[in-house]
Amino acid sequence: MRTALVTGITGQDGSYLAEQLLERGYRVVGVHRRLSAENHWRIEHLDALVLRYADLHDLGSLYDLVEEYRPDEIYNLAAQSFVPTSWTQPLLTAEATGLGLVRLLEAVRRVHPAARVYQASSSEMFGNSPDCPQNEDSRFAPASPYACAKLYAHMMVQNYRQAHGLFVVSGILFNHESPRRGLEFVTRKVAHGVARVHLGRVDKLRLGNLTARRDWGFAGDYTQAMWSMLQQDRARDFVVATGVDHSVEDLVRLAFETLGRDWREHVEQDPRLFRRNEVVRLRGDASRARESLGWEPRVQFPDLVRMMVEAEVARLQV
Ligand code: NAP
Ligand code: G4F
Repeated sequence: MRTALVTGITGQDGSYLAEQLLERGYRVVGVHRRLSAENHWRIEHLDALVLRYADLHDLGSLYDLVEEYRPDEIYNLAAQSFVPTSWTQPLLTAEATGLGLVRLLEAVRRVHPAARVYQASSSEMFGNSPDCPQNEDSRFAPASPYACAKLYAHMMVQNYRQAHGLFVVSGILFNHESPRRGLEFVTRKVAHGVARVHLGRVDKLRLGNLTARRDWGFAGDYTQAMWSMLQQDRARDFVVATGVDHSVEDLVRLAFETLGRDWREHVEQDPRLFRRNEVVRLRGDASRARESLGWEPRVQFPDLVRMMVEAEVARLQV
Protein backbone atom coordinates (compact mmCIF):
# COMPACT_ATOMS: atom_id res chain seq x y z
CA MET A 1 0.00 0.00 0.00
CA ARG A 2 1.37 3.41 -0.95
CA THR A 3 1.45 6.12 1.70
CA ALA A 4 0.70 9.81 1.10
CA LEU A 5 1.31 12.54 3.67
CA VAL A 6 -0.95 15.57 3.16
CA THR A 7 -0.45 18.89 4.96
CA GLY A 8 -3.45 21.24 4.99
CA ILE A 9 -5.81 18.26 5.28
CA THR A 10 -8.54 20.37 6.94
CA GLY A 11 -8.59 22.83 4.02
CA GLN A 12 -10.58 22.75 0.80
CA ASP A 13 -7.97 21.00 -1.36
CA GLY A 14 -6.83 18.64 1.40
CA SER A 15 -10.33 17.19 1.65
CA TYR A 16 -10.73 16.54 -2.11
CA LEU A 17 -7.21 15.17 -2.47
CA ALA A 18 -7.63 12.84 0.52
CA GLU A 19 -10.89 11.47 -0.93
CA GLN A 20 -9.22 10.77 -4.27
CA LEU A 21 -6.10 9.19 -2.73
CA LEU A 22 -8.21 6.91 -0.53
CA GLU A 23 -10.21 5.87 -3.61
CA ARG A 24 -6.90 5.00 -5.28
CA GLY A 25 -6.01 2.73 -2.37
CA TYR A 26 -3.44 4.89 -0.58
CA ARG A 27 -2.90 5.05 3.15
CA VAL A 28 -3.44 8.78 3.72
CA VAL A 29 -1.84 10.52 6.68
CA GLY A 30 -3.36 13.97 7.11
CA VAL A 31 -1.52 16.69 9.01
CA HIS A 32 -3.66 18.92 11.20
CA ARG A 33 -2.65 21.37 13.89
CA ARG A 34 -3.77 21.75 17.44
CA LEU A 35 -6.66 24.22 17.71
CA SER A 36 -8.95 25.05 20.64
CA ALA A 37 -11.96 23.89 18.61
CA GLU A 38 -12.06 21.16 15.99
CA ASN A 39 -12.51 22.17 12.32
CA HIS A 40 -12.94 18.81 10.60
CA TRP A 41 -16.18 19.56 8.73
CA ARG A 42 -14.56 18.90 5.32
CA ILE A 43 -13.02 15.54 6.27
CA GLU A 44 -15.31 14.01 8.89
CA HIS A 45 -16.78 11.62 6.26
CA LEU A 46 -13.32 10.09 5.60
CA ASP A 47 -13.17 7.25 8.14
CA ALA A 48 -9.99 5.70 6.72
CA LEU A 49 -7.96 8.89 7.08
CA VAL A 50 -5.09 8.81 9.61
CA LEU A 51 -4.78 12.19 11.36
CA ARG A 52 -1.57 13.37 13.00
CA TYR A 53 -0.63 16.68 14.60
CA ALA A 54 2.19 18.80 13.18
CA ASP A 55 2.71 22.44 12.25
CA LEU A 56 4.58 24.07 9.38
CA HIS A 57 6.21 26.38 11.93
CA ASP A 58 7.71 23.41 13.79
CA LEU A 59 10.49 21.53 12.02
CA GLY A 60 10.65 18.74 14.62
CA SER A 61 7.00 17.84 14.19
CA LEU A 62 7.42 17.54 10.40
CA TYR A 63 10.67 15.62 10.73
CA ASP A 64 9.06 13.08 13.09
CA LEU A 65 6.16 12.42 10.71
CA VAL A 66 8.41 11.95 7.67
CA GLU A 67 10.63 9.60 9.68
CA GLU A 68 7.72 7.59 11.10
CA TYR A 69 5.72 7.11 7.87
CA ARG A 70 8.44 7.37 5.18
CA PRO A 71 5.69 8.40 2.72
CA ASP A 72 5.92 7.67 -1.00
CA GLU A 73 4.27 11.02 -1.74
CA ILE A 74 3.98 14.27 0.21
CA TYR A 75 1.50 17.02 -0.72
CA ASN A 76 2.25 20.36 0.92
CA LEU A 77 -1.12 22.12 0.81
CA ALA A 78 -0.88 23.93 4.14
CA ALA A 79 -0.51 27.70 4.05
CA GLN A 80 -1.88 30.98 5.29
CA SER A 81 -3.82 31.24 2.03
CA PHE A 82 -5.90 34.45 2.21
CA VAL A 83 -4.33 37.44 0.42
CA PRO A 84 -5.77 40.25 2.65
CA THR A 85 -4.55 38.47 5.81
CA SER A 86 -1.07 38.44 4.33
CA TRP A 87 -1.08 42.26 4.54
CA THR A 88 -2.08 42.29 8.21
CA GLN A 89 0.14 39.28 9.11
CA PRO A 90 3.05 39.38 6.65
CA LEU A 91 5.55 37.69 8.95
CA LEU A 92 3.28 34.80 9.83
CA THR A 93 2.54 34.40 6.11
CA ALA A 94 6.25 34.30 5.28
CA GLU A 95 6.82 31.72 8.02
CA ALA A 96 3.96 29.39 7.08
CA THR A 97 3.53 29.91 3.35
CA GLY A 98 7.20 30.43 2.50
CA LEU A 99 9.50 28.86 5.09
CA GLY A 100 7.04 26.06 5.93
CA LEU A 101 7.86 24.37 2.63
CA VAL A 102 11.59 24.61 3.31
CA ARG A 103 11.17 22.99 6.74
CA LEU A 104 9.33 20.13 5.06
CA LEU A 105 11.98 19.79 2.34
CA GLU A 106 14.73 19.72 4.97
CA ALA A 107 12.95 16.88 6.74
CA VAL A 108 12.63 15.01 3.42
CA ARG A 109 16.25 15.63 2.45
CA ARG A 110 17.62 14.43 5.78
CA VAL A 111 15.33 11.49 6.51
CA HIS A 112 13.65 10.20 3.36
CA PRO A 113 14.91 11.78 0.11
CA ALA A 114 13.07 9.16 -1.99
CA ALA A 115 9.72 10.81 -1.20
CA ARG A 116 8.05 12.67 -4.08
CA VAL A 117 6.88 16.12 -3.00
CA TYR A 118 4.12 18.35 -4.39
CA GLN A 119 4.15 22.07 -3.52
CA ALA A 120 0.98 24.17 -3.80
CA SER A 121 2.25 27.14 -5.78
CA SER A 122 -0.13 29.86 -6.88
CA SER A 123 -1.07 31.99 -9.87
CA GLU A 124 -0.84 34.94 -7.45
CA MET A 125 2.93 34.73 -8.11
CA PHE A 126 2.23 36.21 -11.56
CA GLY A 127 0.51 39.18 -9.93
CA ASN A 128 0.24 41.92 -12.52
CA SER A 129 2.62 40.22 -14.93
CA PRO A 130 2.81 41.78 -18.42
CA ASP A 131 2.30 38.26 -19.84
CA CYS A 132 -1.23 37.01 -20.41
CA PRO A 133 -2.27 34.22 -20.45
CA GLN A 134 0.32 32.98 -17.97
CA ASN A 135 2.19 29.71 -18.45
CA GLU A 136 5.21 28.10 -16.72
CA ASP A 137 7.61 30.57 -18.42
CA SER A 138 5.68 33.78 -17.74
CA ARG A 139 7.23 36.59 -15.73
CA PHE A 140 6.43 36.77 -12.02
CA ALA A 141 5.30 40.06 -10.46
CA PRO A 142 4.01 39.14 -6.97
CA ALA A 143 1.75 41.85 -5.53
CA SER A 144 1.20 40.79 -1.90
CA PRO A 145 3.11 39.22 1.00
CA TYR A 146 1.21 36.01 0.22
CA ALA A 147 2.42 36.01 -3.39
CA CYS A 148 6.00 36.81 -2.31
CA ALA A 149 5.98 33.93 0.19
CA LYS A 150 4.63 31.54 -2.46
CA LEU A 151 7.25 32.70 -4.95
CA TYR A 152 10.04 32.09 -2.41
CA ALA A 153 8.75 28.55 -1.85
CA HIS A 154 8.40 28.04 -5.60
CA MET A 155 12.03 29.00 -6.20
CA MET A 156 13.14 26.71 -3.36
CA VAL A 157 11.33 23.82 -5.09
CA GLN A 158 13.48 24.44 -8.16
CA ASN A 159 16.63 24.78 -6.04
CA TYR A 160 16.07 21.57 -4.07
CA ARG A 161 15.32 19.74 -7.31
CA GLN A 162 18.53 20.96 -8.96
CA ALA A 163 20.90 20.97 -5.99
CA HIS A 164 19.71 17.96 -4.00
CA GLY A 165 18.10 15.90 -6.76
CA LEU A 166 14.78 15.62 -4.91
CA PHE A 167 11.63 14.76 -6.86
CA VAL A 168 9.78 17.94 -5.94
CA VAL A 169 7.30 19.73 -8.17
CA SER A 170 5.20 22.89 -8.08
CA GLY A 171 1.66 23.03 -9.32
CA ILE A 172 1.01 26.66 -10.24
CA LEU A 173 -2.71 26.53 -9.67
CA PHE A 174 -5.16 29.23 -10.67
CA ASN A 175 -8.19 29.92 -8.46
CA HIS A 176 -10.20 26.80 -7.75
CA GLU A 177 -13.40 26.72 -5.81
CA SER A 178 -16.12 24.44 -4.46
CA PRO A 179 -18.83 24.25 -1.82
CA ARG A 180 -15.93 23.50 0.58
CA ARG A 181 -14.21 26.83 -0.06
CA GLY A 182 -13.57 29.05 2.97
CA LEU A 183 -16.30 31.67 3.48
CA GLU A 184 -13.90 34.61 3.12
CA PHE A 185 -13.05 33.88 -0.55
CA VAL A 186 -15.19 35.69 -3.09
CA THR A 187 -16.92 32.73 -4.78
CA ARG A 188 -18.17 31.19 -1.54
CA LYS A 189 -18.95 34.61 -0.05
CA VAL A 190 -21.12 35.36 -3.09
CA ALA A 191 -22.79 31.93 -3.12
CA HIS A 192 -23.52 32.22 0.60
CA GLY A 193 -24.77 35.79 0.23
CA VAL A 194 -27.06 34.95 -2.69
CA ALA A 195 -28.55 32.04 -0.73
CA ARG A 196 -29.17 34.29 2.30
CA VAL A 197 -30.87 36.90 0.12
CA HIS A 198 -32.99 34.18 -1.51
CA LEU A 199 -34.10 32.84 1.87
CA GLY A 200 -35.02 36.35 3.05
CA ARG A 201 -32.33 36.52 5.76
CA VAL A 202 -30.59 39.62 4.37
CA ASP A 203 -31.23 42.03 1.52
CA LYS A 204 -27.71 43.20 0.66
CA LEU A 205 -24.32 41.69 -0.08
CA ARG A 206 -21.24 43.87 0.39
CA LEU A 207 -18.32 43.29 -1.98
CA GLY A 208 -15.08 44.94 -3.04
CA ASN A 209 -13.71 45.29 -6.57
CA LEU A 210 -16.14 43.88 -9.15
CA THR A 211 -13.82 44.43 -12.14
CA ALA A 212 -11.00 42.07 -11.06
CA ARG A 213 -10.79 39.01 -13.29
CA ARG A 214 -9.87 35.46 -12.29
CA ASP A 215 -9.60 32.07 -13.99
CA TRP A 216 -11.89 29.99 -11.76
CA GLY A 217 -12.09 26.19 -11.86
CA PHE A 218 -13.42 23.38 -9.66
CA ALA A 219 -11.15 22.23 -6.81
CA GLY A 220 -11.87 18.50 -7.34
CA ASP A 221 -10.51 18.74 -10.88
CA TYR A 222 -7.35 20.50 -9.69
CA THR A 223 -6.49 17.94 -6.98
CA GLN A 224 -6.48 15.25 -9.72
CA ALA A 225 -3.75 17.23 -11.48
CA MET A 226 -1.68 17.33 -8.26
CA TRP A 227 -1.65 13.53 -8.12
CA SER A 228 -0.78 13.22 -11.82
CA MET A 229 2.26 15.48 -11.40
CA LEU A 230 3.78 13.05 -8.89
CA GLN A 231 3.25 10.06 -11.23
CA GLN A 232 5.47 11.46 -14.02
CA ASP A 233 8.93 10.08 -14.91
CA ARG A 234 10.43 13.54 -14.55
CA ALA A 235 9.85 16.25 -11.93
CA ARG A 236 8.47 19.37 -13.68
CA ASP A 237 6.28 22.31 -12.73
CA PHE A 238 2.81 22.71 -14.24
CA VAL A 239 0.26 25.48 -14.61
CA VAL A 240 -3.29 24.27 -13.90
CA ALA A 241 -6.10 26.54 -15.12
CA THR A 242 -9.22 26.57 -17.28
CA GLY A 243 -7.86 29.18 -19.71
CA VAL A 244 -11.01 31.31 -19.35
CA ASP A 245 -11.29 34.33 -17.08
CA HIS A 246 -14.36 36.12 -15.72
CA SER A 247 -14.88 39.28 -13.69
CA VAL A 248 -16.22 39.30 -10.14
CA GLU A 249 -19.26 41.05 -11.66
CA ASP A 250 -19.80 38.05 -14.00
CA LEU A 251 -19.67 35.78 -10.96
CA VAL A 252 -22.21 37.87 -9.04
CA ARG A 253 -24.58 38.19 -12.00
CA LEU A 254 -24.57 34.44 -12.68
CA ALA A 255 -24.98 33.56 -9.02
CA PHE A 256 -28.07 35.77 -8.61
CA GLU A 257 -29.48 34.58 -11.96
CA THR A 258 -29.28 30.98 -10.68
CA LEU A 259 -32.06 31.92 -8.25
CA GLY A 260 -33.89 34.21 -10.69
CA ARG A 261 -32.74 37.50 -9.16
CA ASP A 262 -31.14 40.71 -10.43
CA TRP A 263 -27.77 41.29 -8.72
CA ARG A 264 -28.03 45.09 -9.05
CA GLU A 265 -30.83 45.13 -6.47
CA HIS A 266 -28.74 43.38 -3.83
CA VAL A 267 -25.03 44.19 -4.23
CA GLU A 268 -23.29 47.15 -2.61
CA GLN A 269 -19.64 47.97 -3.13
CA ASP A 270 -17.73 48.65 0.07
CA PRO A 271 -14.48 50.64 -0.36
CA ARG A 272 -13.07 48.90 2.74
CA LEU A 273 -13.09 45.62 0.78
CA PHE A 274 -10.99 46.98 -2.07
CA ARG A 275 -7.42 45.64 -2.00
CA ARG A 276 -4.19 47.52 -1.91
CA ASN A 277 -2.16 46.42 -4.92
CA GLU A 278 -5.05 44.54 -6.56
CA VAL A 279 -4.17 41.79 -9.02
CA VAL A 280 -6.28 42.91 -11.96
CA ARG A 281 -6.39 39.83 -14.15
CA LEU A 282 -5.22 36.22 -14.01
CA ARG A 283 -5.74 33.77 -16.86
CA GLY A 284 -3.75 30.57 -17.20
CA ASP A 285 -2.46 28.58 -20.14
CA ALA A 286 -2.45 24.91 -19.05
CA SER A 287 -1.16 23.51 -22.37
CA ARG A 288 1.68 21.62 -20.68
CA ALA A 289 -0.71 19.94 -18.22
CA ARG A 290 -3.07 19.04 -21.08
CA GLU A 291 -0.30 17.58 -23.21
CA SER A 292 1.83 15.82 -20.56
CA LEU A 293 -0.71 14.91 -17.88
CA GLY A 294 -3.75 14.50 -20.13
CA TRP A 295 -5.49 16.87 -17.70
CA GLU A 296 -8.67 18.77 -18.62
CA PRO A 297 -11.01 20.76 -16.38
CA ARG A 298 -14.36 18.96 -16.30
CA VAL A 299 -16.49 21.59 -14.54
CA GLN A 300 -17.07 24.85 -16.42
CA PHE A 301 -17.63 28.20 -14.71
CA PRO A 302 -21.47 28.41 -14.98
CA ASP A 303 -21.80 24.88 -13.56
CA LEU A 304 -19.37 25.71 -10.76
CA VAL A 305 -21.39 28.79 -9.78
CA ARG A 306 -24.64 26.81 -9.85
CA MET A 307 -23.08 24.00 -7.78
CA MET A 308 -21.92 26.48 -5.13
CA VAL A 309 -25.19 28.43 -4.91
CA GLU A 310 -27.30 25.25 -4.69
CA ALA A 311 -25.00 23.85 -1.98
CA GLU A 312 -25.40 27.04 0.08
CA VAL A 313 -29.18 27.01 -0.20
CA ALA A 314 -29.25 23.35 0.88
CA ARG A 315 -26.88 24.06 3.79
CA LEU A 316 -28.89 27.03 5.06
CA GLN A 317 -32.18 25.15 4.86
CA VAL A 318 -31.03 22.34 7.20
P1 NAP B 1 -7.29 26.51 2.71
O1 NAP B 1 -8.68 25.97 2.56
O2 NAP B 1 -7.09 27.87 3.25
O3 NAP B 1 -6.48 25.45 3.64
C1 NAP B 1 -5.24 25.79 4.18
C2 NAP B 1 -4.79 24.64 5.08
O4 NAP B 1 -3.52 24.96 5.65
C3 NAP B 1 -5.73 24.36 6.27
O5 NAP B 1 -5.82 22.97 6.47
C4 NAP B 1 -4.98 25.00 7.44
O6 NAP B 1 -5.26 24.43 8.67
C5 NAP B 1 -3.55 24.66 7.04
N1 NAP B 1 -2.54 25.45 7.73
C6 NAP B 1 -2.43 26.80 7.79
N2 NAP B 1 -1.35 27.16 8.50
C7 NAP B 1 -0.77 26.01 8.94
C8 NAP B 1 0.36 25.71 9.73
N3 NAP B 1 1.12 26.67 10.25
N4 NAP B 1 0.67 24.41 9.97
C9 NAP B 1 -0.10 23.42 9.46
N5 NAP B 1 -1.21 23.64 8.72
C10 NAP B 1 -1.53 24.92 8.46
O7 NAP B 1 -6.51 26.45 1.31
P2 NAP B 1 -6.89 25.64 -0.03
O8 NAP B 1 -7.80 26.47 -0.85
O9 NAP B 1 -7.24 24.25 0.31
O10 NAP B 1 -5.48 25.68 -0.79
C11 NAP B 1 -4.50 24.67 -0.58
C12 NAP B 1 -3.13 25.23 -0.92
O11 NAP B 1 -3.11 25.64 -2.27
C13 NAP B 1 -2.71 26.45 -0.11
O12 NAP B 1 -1.32 26.36 0.06
C14 NAP B 1 -3.04 27.62 -1.01
O13 NAP B 1 -2.23 28.73 -0.70
C15 NAP B 1 -2.73 27.02 -2.36
N6 NAP B 1 -3.48 27.53 -3.49
C16 NAP B 1 -4.83 27.59 -3.45
C17 NAP B 1 -5.53 28.02 -4.56
C18 NAP B 1 -7.03 28.08 -4.56
O14 NAP B 1 -7.59 28.73 -5.44
N7 NAP B 1 -7.70 27.38 -3.65
C19 NAP B 1 -4.84 28.40 -5.71
C20 NAP B 1 -3.44 28.32 -5.72
C21 NAP B 1 -2.77 27.86 -4.61
P3 NAP B 1 -6.47 25.00 9.62
O15 NAP B 1 -7.73 24.38 9.07
O16 NAP B 1 -6.09 24.50 10.96
O17 NAP B 1 -6.48 26.49 9.48
O1 G4F C 1 -11.50 34.94 -3.75
P1 G4F C 1 -10.34 35.81 -3.51
O2 G4F C 1 -10.11 36.26 -2.10
O3 G4F C 1 -9.08 35.03 -4.10
P2 G4F C 1 -7.60 35.50 -4.54
O4 G4F C 1 -7.16 36.70 -3.81
O5 G4F C 1 -7.58 35.54 -6.03
O6 G4F C 1 -6.70 34.29 -4.00
C1 G4F C 1 -7.11 32.93 -4.12
O7 G4F C 1 -6.60 32.41 -5.31
C2 G4F C 1 -5.16 32.35 -5.39
C3 G4F C 1 -4.80 31.77 -6.75
O8 G4F C 1 -4.76 32.78 -7.71
C4 G4F C 1 -4.66 31.49 -4.25
F1 G4F C 1 -3.31 31.38 -4.33
C5 G4F C 1 -5.08 32.10 -2.93
O9 G4F C 1 -4.64 31.24 -1.86
C6 G4F C 1 -6.59 32.18 -2.90
O10 G4F C 1 -7.11 30.87 -2.91
O11 G4F C 1 -10.44 37.13 -4.40
C7 G4F C 1 -10.64 37.08 -5.79
C8 G4F C 1 -10.93 38.46 -6.35
C9 G4F C 1 -9.93 39.54 -5.90
O12 G4F C 1 -9.57 40.31 -7.02
C10 G4F C 1 -10.70 40.39 -4.92
O13 G4F C 1 -10.32 41.76 -4.87
O14 G4F C 1 -12.21 38.89 -5.84
C11 G4F C 1 -12.11 40.25 -5.49
N1 G4F C 1 -13.16 40.57 -4.51
C12 G4F C 1 -14.12 41.50 -4.68
N2 G4F C 1 -14.89 41.57 -3.58
C13 G4F C 1 -13.30 40.01 -3.30
C14 G4F C 1 -14.40 40.65 -2.71
N3 G4F C 1 -12.60 39.05 -2.67
C15 G4F C 1 -13.01 38.68 -1.43
N4 G4F C 1 -12.33 37.70 -0.80
N5 G4F C 1 -14.07 39.29 -0.80
C16 G4F C 1 -14.80 40.28 -1.41
O15 G4F C 1 -15.75 40.83 -0.81
